[in-house]
Amino acid sequence: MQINRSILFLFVISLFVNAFTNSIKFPAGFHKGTGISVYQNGGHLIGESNWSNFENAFVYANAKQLCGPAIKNDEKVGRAAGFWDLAFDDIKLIKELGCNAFRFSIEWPEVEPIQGVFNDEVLDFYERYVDELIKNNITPMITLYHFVHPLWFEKMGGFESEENIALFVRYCQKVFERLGKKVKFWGTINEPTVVAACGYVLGIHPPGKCLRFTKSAQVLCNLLNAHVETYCALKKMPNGNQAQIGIIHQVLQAETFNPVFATNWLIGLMRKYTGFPLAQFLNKVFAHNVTKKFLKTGEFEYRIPGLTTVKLYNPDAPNSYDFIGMNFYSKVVFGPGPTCYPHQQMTDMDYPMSPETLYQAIVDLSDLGKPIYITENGVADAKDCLRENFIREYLSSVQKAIADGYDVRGYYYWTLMDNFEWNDGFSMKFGLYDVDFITQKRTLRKGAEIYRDMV
Ligand code: GCO
Repeated sequence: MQINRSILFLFVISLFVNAFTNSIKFPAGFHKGTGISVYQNGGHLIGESNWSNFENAFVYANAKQLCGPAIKNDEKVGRAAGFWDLAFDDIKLIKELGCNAFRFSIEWPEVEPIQGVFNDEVLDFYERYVDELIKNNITPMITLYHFVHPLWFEKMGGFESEENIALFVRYCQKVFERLGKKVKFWGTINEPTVVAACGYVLGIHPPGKCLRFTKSAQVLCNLLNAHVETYCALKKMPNGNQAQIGIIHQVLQAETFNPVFATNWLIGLMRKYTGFPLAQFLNKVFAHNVTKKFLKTGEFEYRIPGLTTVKLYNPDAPNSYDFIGMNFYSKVVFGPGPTCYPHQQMTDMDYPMSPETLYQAIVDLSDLGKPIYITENGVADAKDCLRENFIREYLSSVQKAIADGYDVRGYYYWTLMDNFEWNDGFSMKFGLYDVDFITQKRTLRKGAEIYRDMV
């Protein structure tokens, strides 16, 4: 009885301590991280790319206009948040947060600006950067492909062509040859489904093609195979066995507004019917199930009835990842347009805060049987009125998943500082640090302090 009482007492005390100190228990070795992609933070140096080229394009389907500049307000990435000049100073910002892990991309167009000619200065820069992170007790996680490839590769057809995969693998081998002895965690391709859907169906990423379902399916298939081939090639190299190599998959799902939750069920009913095809359509083109099945069984089958069927079997796929990197933001709710339920709050990205779906996404991916790292999760919130709650609630979902026995080994808040949000330009403020793009001053947001306190 006495023991039970003391246990109860300790439990209640720990609840209070947790509530008042924003503390959260992570398992030993857990990656408490944040991340960036170098193009979004620093634009391009010498290497022209699919994205630098796209900045000057005029595309059919911009999110807000039917036909207009590829990027909102016609913005150009320029030097963005000045990564190439300020990267080393910015390590202090990661330290100040108390993070022990940092995810960043290697930019292929800078490493291989001309086909077959590798730039040693850029590789030196990255090597010194990795050394500096490690010196500061920050574990680096490298993304080998974060949406950007050289313009010469784009002109050869990019990932539309299966023969081009070998060129990607060769670039990855070059980078691994240099950094494999120092870096343990590697993500091959960031969000293959987003590359295929945004570039070939929605037309909002390069090459800006719309409703090209078969192309989109082929690109997704080639990206997934490129991942498998890269994994196999790197594993055979010196240090390959010690490396943890994974793919980074965005669990993006959409649902139709459910009128049961509506304050006015009639409006809800109307939304249900007008919104129905959009949610279904997005789930098809963002191909979460297709990707998961490929990773689990090696079978790729992308089918949109009456429009396209692309099939392939790659027996190496189920053994091609040591971990799964999961990017997770929200579950998009569709009425006639993006909407949310009365109990939810909309973020600046036109999708709601939805921490409980992060838990569901962890459960969903856990049947791949591999450790999960949440490689991206964050909120676009220019007014900084959601961030604190976002971080608290999403991290509680992660904690609950861990307590329920799911193998989550890391969490990387997206993103360290404000950056260039692809077709949304500089309008979306995901950063823990606010950036003044004229003076390059960084300021920790009030709503981000909780992350520092928690990690
Ligand atoms: C993506 C990327 C990031 C984005 C982030 C916020 O999903 O597009 O991996 O580069 O900036 O997801 O939208």
